[in-house]
Amino acid sequence: MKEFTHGRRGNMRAWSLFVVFAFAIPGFGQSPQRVEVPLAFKEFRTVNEMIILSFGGIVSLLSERLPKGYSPLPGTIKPQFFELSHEAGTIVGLIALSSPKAKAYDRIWVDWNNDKKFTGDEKLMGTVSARGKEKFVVFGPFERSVGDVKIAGYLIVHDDDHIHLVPKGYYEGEAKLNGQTVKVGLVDGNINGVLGERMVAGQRYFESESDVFLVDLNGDGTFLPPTEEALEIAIYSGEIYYLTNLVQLPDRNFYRVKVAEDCSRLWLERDLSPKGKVKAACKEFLLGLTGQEGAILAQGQQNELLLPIGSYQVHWLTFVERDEKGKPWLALFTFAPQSQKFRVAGDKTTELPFGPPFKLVMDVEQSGRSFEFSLSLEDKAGNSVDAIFTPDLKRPPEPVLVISDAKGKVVKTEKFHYG
Ligand SMILES: [Ca+2]
Ligand SMILES: [Ca+2]
Ligand SMILES: [Ca+2]
Repeated sequence: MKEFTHGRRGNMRAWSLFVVFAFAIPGFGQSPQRVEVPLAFKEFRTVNEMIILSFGGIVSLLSERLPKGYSPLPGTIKPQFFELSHEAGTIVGLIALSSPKAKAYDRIWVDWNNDKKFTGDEKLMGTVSARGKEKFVVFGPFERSVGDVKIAGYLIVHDDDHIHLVPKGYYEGEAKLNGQTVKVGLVDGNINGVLGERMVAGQRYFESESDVFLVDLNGDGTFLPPTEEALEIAIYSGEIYYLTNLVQLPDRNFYRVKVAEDCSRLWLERDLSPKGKVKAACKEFLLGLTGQEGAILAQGQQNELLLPIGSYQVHWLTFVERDEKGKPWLALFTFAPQSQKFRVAGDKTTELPFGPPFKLVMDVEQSGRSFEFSLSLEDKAGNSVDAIFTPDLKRPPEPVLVISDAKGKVVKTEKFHYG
């Protein structure tokens, strides 16, 4: 970066600038308003890291239908095709079984040179890896070019259903915020060699062409959730999300992220726009919002949160209640496609219209001699709670329905099932 390669003369100028600034801002370049974070590249070590930290990367469904302009590749067993939309062009490929007895799609051909033919030098062999009932076949790491863009990464077939293109690793660094060290990271999620691309306003909420921002909000030293179950709901930890215009760090402040062209460092610039107070019926909560600055994730503590003034739409939120051991229980609400709205003003506190107390609502439907019982959980405003997770991020035990007669004798016990 030009601004950091001053010559002798430049240094003199910078020094005189420092003297002037020293009265206004403590430190130089490293003020509370602007924090510099050196970055180091780390290669992904596990399939979980590859898929979760890159937020899926670029994804294509698999299809038996031959892409336009291509002819079948003789000798391939049960071929399926994919078309990954990369900004340098569509990446077309085919997967197949290595033998009729193979348990997974373990061969891949990618038409890297875009000549509408699959050739021997475009073939890769995969390694099968399982996570519970899920199956992943990992191809790579490879280094190839798409147009002018160099791609170093992996292709991962998931459950014979879809394929991910993910980069080879991610960038990580430590931000010093008022004496607190916070681990942050970035992933070139759209795999175009440019780091720090933000989610553009107007993009669909759960679909983005941007890069991924990582922040260790809970300070446990990792961005990944602690259990396999939790991987499913990784987004609700707030630690892995597309890079938005404003990101919130554990000091509760919002920052803009700028990244050096050579990916050697990033800068966090504190957002100083006026804020207003939001109050919730729950001590800890996380909101997935869109506001004037586009998508934003915001975490509240001690029942409150300071947000830039303006109007917001809520797409999802989680409430956290701690049990007597201090372990967090999670309640998840999603408001799709109909999002909820609220306004944040500078002069008054906004009360969020969600949250505890929760109540169980049971519906009974009778048809002939049979009854159907259904149970749902609603919050104080009648919003339905989508899911509750235990501190291990598992579902709580299924509730039991006990039917007793007038004398109190149990006639029947039946478990409710999720779904
Ligand atoms: Ca080719
Ligand atoms: Ca990028
Ligand atoms: Ca963490």
